[in-house]
Amino acid sequence: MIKIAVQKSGRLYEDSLRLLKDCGLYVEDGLDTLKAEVRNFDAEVLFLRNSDIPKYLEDGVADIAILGENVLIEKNVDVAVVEKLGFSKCRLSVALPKGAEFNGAASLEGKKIATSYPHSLQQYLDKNGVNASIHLISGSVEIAPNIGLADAICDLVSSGNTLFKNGLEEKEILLKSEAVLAANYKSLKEKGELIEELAFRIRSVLKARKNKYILFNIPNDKIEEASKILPVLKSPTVLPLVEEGWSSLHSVISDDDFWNIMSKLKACGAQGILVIPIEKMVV
Ligand code: PRT
Repeated sequence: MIKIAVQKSGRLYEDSLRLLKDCGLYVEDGLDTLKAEVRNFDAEVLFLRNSDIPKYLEDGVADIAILGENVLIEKNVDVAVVEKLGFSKCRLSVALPKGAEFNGAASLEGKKIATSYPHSLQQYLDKNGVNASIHLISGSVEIAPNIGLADAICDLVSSGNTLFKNGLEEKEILLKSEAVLAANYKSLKEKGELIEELAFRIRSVLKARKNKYILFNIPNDKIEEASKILPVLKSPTVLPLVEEGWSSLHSVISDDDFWNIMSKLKACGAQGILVIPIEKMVV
């Protein structure tokens, strides 16, 4: 049996449970419980605080976990990142009051910096040979310069709205983060098969989310041209239409290339283009 740690409540909670569900794991809701059975997979889910998960993972209380990569780096734990999961993307950045001069890390010399990420910030300061005093606060870091608690902050940013509302400007990105699947090294050795089965399912779900299934009608003399436009898995499926001289072409395209491919297909004579989400993709 594997123990999977996920955040109990917060930004990662919903996406983590949705991912497990899309992988076919039926987990009871974790809001009122700390532990839940998975009915159809040899696993148990532990609902924990995101910031506590790195230690539980390193100690083997959990075998694997879904958590923000930034907390793994901050807690400096020795665990394996098995897969990047593509959600909860953010960056850890240094921000200063609007208009304050910043010419790189040296501008922070002698300054007071408020943060909830002292280890990551200290590493950045050390790397740049800067002496600054770190003021550790656990929340609402962005308010610190406004109330005279600090000259600068180091905090997570996603849209940048919180910085903007507090009159701060992002000056330097220390690290980029997203949710990851991480594993305890010993568990990887001893429960590798189960962990690999889950990782395989996760990869299939993530791949499916990044791709779309498309089908469209095309004159037969344009099939070759249209096929070249499609970065397909192997080659597109071609099915004859009842109408003489026409076929239906089926393929899979990446979300990133979607609009680019769409306009090329239209220019090539494609008609009745249908785009369908893919649930799982095993290649
Ligand atoms: O209590 P627990 O330990 O479980 O959770 P947590 O303290 O880690 O807090 P939570 O749920 O807020 O964040 C969980 C994880 O989500 C973080 O560790 C990151 O990996 C990820 N994440 C992604 C973020 C953000 N985006 C984010 N924007 N975590 C926090 N923020 C905060 C940030 O601190 C700042 O206050 O949102 C504000 C900025 O947002 P924008 O959009 O205004 O830039």
